[in-house]
Amino acid sequence: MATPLAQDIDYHGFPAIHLRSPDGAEAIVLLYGGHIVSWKPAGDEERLYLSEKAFFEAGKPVRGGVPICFPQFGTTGPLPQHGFVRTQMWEKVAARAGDDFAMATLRLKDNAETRALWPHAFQVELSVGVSNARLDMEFEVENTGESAFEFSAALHTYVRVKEVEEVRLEGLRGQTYRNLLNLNAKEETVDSGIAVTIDRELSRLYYETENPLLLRETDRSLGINSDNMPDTVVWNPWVETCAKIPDLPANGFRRYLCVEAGAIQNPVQLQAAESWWGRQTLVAM
Ligand code: TA6
Repeated sequence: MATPLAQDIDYHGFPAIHLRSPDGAEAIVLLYGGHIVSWKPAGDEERLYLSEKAFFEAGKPVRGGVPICFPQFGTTGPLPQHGFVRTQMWEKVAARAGDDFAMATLRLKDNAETRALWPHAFQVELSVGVSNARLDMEFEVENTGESAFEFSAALHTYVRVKEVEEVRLEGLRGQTYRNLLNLNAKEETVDSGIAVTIDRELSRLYYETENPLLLRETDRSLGINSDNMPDTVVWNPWVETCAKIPDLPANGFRRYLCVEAGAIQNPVQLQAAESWWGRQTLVAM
């Protein structure tokens, strides 16, 4: 048995929580951005990608792990790319290790900076749980104001892979997607491939995807489930775009595939006092 942990630590200069369940599953979550930067299933290696050139600087998002996109995905609106909660300092609400799990909940409330960008009262929470081969992530949004607002959201998960060219993402056959590499193109394509493979830059928004997705590598797999996050974004920048991203090493694109669970295509409408949640679960195999 491993020593269970739910411990406050410093991670590259940011406050963070180190979780370890008695079976040895571990995760590290930064208060900055409510950002998971590491996940090791019990008895396994790291399964999230974190760039060795990631910035750990206030105001800049961290490259890798699980950035949270809210209240905007990408550049679909007037806000900074993927919204602003990934560059805010969250607070710890709870962290504990139980008999067969360890979990933490982090919270961010609207403040002067967020209201300057987006004039709404809100509270968001991220709950992270590790147990054996699983990572559970739940993102919750509450409208704490007096009028309705609309948002899109995603858990922008960077799945670590050994070699992206050898990966097969199964479960998207027959699903409709929009190509995000050409934001002006509105046309939709039905995926007829048995699996998504990566041998060029790819950025797709699949709608209403089904569970589970299976990310197969030559000697291991990852099951990916989402709940109340109907869309899936699949992104890899490949050689040229990777070279333009300052916080990725030259071959960084080979080490990950983003498989993101989101509510993007149809933004969520939230009335005053209402709340919403979405989940993504990863299961290492
Ligand atoms: O989810 C895919 C995407 O929107 C890509 O287009 C790419 O820009 C990526 O996210 C990363 O965005 P970031 O702002 O973190 O560089």
